[in-house]
Amino acid sequence: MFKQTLLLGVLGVTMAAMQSAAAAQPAAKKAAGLSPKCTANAPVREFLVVAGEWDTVPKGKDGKPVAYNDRGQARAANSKLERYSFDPSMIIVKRGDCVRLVIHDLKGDHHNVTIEGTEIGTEGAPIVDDAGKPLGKAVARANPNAYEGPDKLKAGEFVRGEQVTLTFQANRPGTYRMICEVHTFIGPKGELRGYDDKGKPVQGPMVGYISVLP
Ligand SMILES: [Cu+2]
Repeated sequence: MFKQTLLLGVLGVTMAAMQSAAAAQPAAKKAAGLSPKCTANAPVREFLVVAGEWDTVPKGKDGKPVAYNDRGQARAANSKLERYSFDPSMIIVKRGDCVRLVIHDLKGDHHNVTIEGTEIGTEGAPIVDDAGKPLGKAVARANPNAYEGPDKLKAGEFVRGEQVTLTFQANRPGTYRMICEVHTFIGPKGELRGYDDKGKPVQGPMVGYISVLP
C-alpha cells in the first residue's frame, strides 16, 4: 500500500512537472495576436475602408420630428441623431496574412484607429492626402482643417480628406475590435458606448471587426 502510494505520488509529481513544462512552452513562444511587422512572403491582403458618418432626425408617423431615446439618453424633438462607422465594418483574413487597411476619412472632423488588445493603431502610421501626396505620419499636430478651429490633433488622428494605412500580420485566429477612440467611449467592462460617462454624445460607438480565420 505504501509502495503504491509512493509510486502514485512520484507519478503525480512527474506528470505535474510534464504538464507545467508543456504549459510553459507555448507561453514562452506566444506571439502577439496581430504584429506590426509582416514576415517576408506573407500574402498581402489590402482593404479599402471608409470612415463615414450618417445622421437623421427621428420623425413620427405624421412625419413631424419627435422626442426620442438615444441609447438611454433622452433627446428633444428635432435633435440630430448621428453615427460614425467604418465601411466595410467586417474584415476577414486568414492566419499569416499581411493585412493592409487603407482608411479614408470621408466624413467626420477627425478619427483615429486602435485595434483592441494589440499594439496596432494609427499612431505614427503613414498618411497621404486625397491625391496620394505623402503628409508624413499620424502624429500630434495642428488640425489642418482650418474651419474646425485651432484644435490640436492627438497622435494617430487623421482628418477629412486624409488617408492612413495600417499594416499588420494576423498571427492568431480570433475577432479583434477596431475602434475609433474619438467616437467611442469604452466603459469599465470594455463595453462600447455612444455616450461618455457624463452623458455627452460621442456619436458612436465607431467600431469595426477583424476576423482572423485559422
Ligand atoms: Cu471616429
